[in-house]
Amino acid sequence: MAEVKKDKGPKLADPIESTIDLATQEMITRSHKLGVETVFDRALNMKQCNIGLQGICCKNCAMGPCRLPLPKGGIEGEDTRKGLCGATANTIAARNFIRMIAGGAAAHSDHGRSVAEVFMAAARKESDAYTIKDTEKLLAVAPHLGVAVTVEVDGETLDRDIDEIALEVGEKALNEWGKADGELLYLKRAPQPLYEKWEKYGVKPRNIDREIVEIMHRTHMGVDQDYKNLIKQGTRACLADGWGGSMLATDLQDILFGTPYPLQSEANLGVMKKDHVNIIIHGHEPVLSEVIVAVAQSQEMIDYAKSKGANGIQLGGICCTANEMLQRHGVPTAGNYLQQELAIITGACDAMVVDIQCIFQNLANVAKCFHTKLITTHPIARMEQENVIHIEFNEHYALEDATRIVKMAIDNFENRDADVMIPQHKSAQIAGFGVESIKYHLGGTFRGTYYTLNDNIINGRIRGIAGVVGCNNARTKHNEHHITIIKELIKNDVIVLSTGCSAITAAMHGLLTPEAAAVYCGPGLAEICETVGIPPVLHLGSCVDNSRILLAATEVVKAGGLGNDIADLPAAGSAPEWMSEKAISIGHYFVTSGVYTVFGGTLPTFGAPVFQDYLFKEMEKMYGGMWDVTEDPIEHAHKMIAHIDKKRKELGIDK
Ligand code: CUV
Repeated sequence: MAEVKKDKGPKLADPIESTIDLATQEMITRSHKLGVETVFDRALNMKQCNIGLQGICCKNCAMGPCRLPLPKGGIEGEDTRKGLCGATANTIAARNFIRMIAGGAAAHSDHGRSVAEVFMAAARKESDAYTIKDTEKLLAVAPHLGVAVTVEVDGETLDRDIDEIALEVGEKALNEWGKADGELLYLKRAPQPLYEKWEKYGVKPRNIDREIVEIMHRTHMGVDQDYKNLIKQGTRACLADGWGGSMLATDLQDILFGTPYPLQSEANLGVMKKDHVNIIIHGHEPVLSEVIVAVAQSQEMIDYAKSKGANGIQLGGICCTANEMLQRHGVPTAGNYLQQELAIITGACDAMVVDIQCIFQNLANVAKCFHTKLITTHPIARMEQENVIHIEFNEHYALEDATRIVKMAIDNFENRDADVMIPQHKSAQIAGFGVESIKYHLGGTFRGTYYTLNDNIINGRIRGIAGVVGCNNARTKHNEHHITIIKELIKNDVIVLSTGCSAITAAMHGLLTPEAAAVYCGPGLAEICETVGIPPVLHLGSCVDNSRILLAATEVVKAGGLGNDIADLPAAGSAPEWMSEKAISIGHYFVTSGVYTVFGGTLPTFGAPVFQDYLFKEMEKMYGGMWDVTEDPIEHAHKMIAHIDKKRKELGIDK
């Protein structure tokens, strides 16, 4: 990225080279004026380690780190590179790769576990703040966990008591993390041929925690030294994420807080209001944000804010907490991953409340320059800086904790400096999609009427389905690849399902509106979007909600006409600006669920060509899906479209 010319000191990021978003450009300029450093500047001054980037630095023991750079001009003949113990580049890259899967699967699954624990508290009626809200979803989920929804009494079939079902669902769900035998119950939700592939290759997860622990064991010095066997364990663990921890998180959150249905909201920093108390919630777990939303909307708190001179309370979200609050309550999205520091730099953020994952430690340094209270809330996610306030959130005292946090923000309103600058950029968005609502909007089923997804894929109005998900990365121009790829896909009649920061990005740039169809879509997709009134990009929620994409794909398969397995669908996955370990876990569970998946930027496999080939080519023979990577966003979209066309041809619907 280009820099702003300056005489001495660290380089400063050029706003226009750093992002395609106007609000972000304005805030980067302001950060320089105020002398506050952000991630955009740090990305210029911190050089990346090329060997680590390629996945071939082994630091799993103290004889190393052993670095195995690729010789200039590539490898001719035998690859003789090895670490002190003899570990090859393939072993090292595979170990590093599956450790990333372990990190990602652990993050999603531990989040799921927290939700399951809160679910149990609600089922046991131990909490004022949480109840079983969506009983319809409870009844839909129960059979997948082996929980009966009816009982036989004297030869008569009766509905079972809801509280009883909830308790048993909670117990069965929690058991998935550590049960002693069997396999994950949700695996059976997949199309039968996919389940059989997992069985054939011996990758069915036994329980969620075990697969993650086993990665740490196998990658310890001197254990598993066969890249194929290593990635096999990576597959087990990522499936335990996608079809386990993440899917349970989504289901239990829906039952506790409500299944999302389409609603209208706004996105970008412009959602903050100068005359309101602004509370920004950032992180991932809706367990906290749900209660904050309820408290902040209470008349008592609104009156309290007014008594302090504000006109009300404005909530805004960042990262996946934003998606959770948006999907269920229409709370506007303040920004995506790379905008977290910028929300504080407006000078109008009275409190930033964070829970887990994707939170910059530098928020504390930025907050120090403003009046913003930075509040950590989770016992496993604290910050060392002294200005950070820790209010530990506990499901049994959730209302008290949330009230304390909201009050603290209100009390801080009067400490604001006069120098406030909220960028006046925001876009309207329709969000809140899920398997249930996609089906509803497209004719109540996936097949059989003029509007349904399957029929329109078969007749070619919709060319295929793309899942475009994942983070921002300060090594890529902010938002540019997400938007370029999504626009290219919808221009070619590919409908996009999106989650995470990618969905936030699409919202910021106006792609989550039905009106976007006429402007950006090819004629077939435009016709469908206009007829049924949906955006060409459907926001399916947070990163754990990628499980919704797995289930949507499964429903499409089961509806018929497009093959027997996810791998048969004209579909592809994408993470244009990925950065987190979670993205690697998601990418790998997409691949091993049969989806061709393209990542933007780089992958930590470049330094081990044999291992990389295994991921990029051999995987397809086993699961029908495979990895790919490219730096060019247009090529990225066309790789996906080419795969979609290949699948259409195989299905005989390419006319
Ligand atoms: Ni969980 S993981 S930056 S917030 S999508 Fe956003 Fe999504 Fe990546 Fe993090």
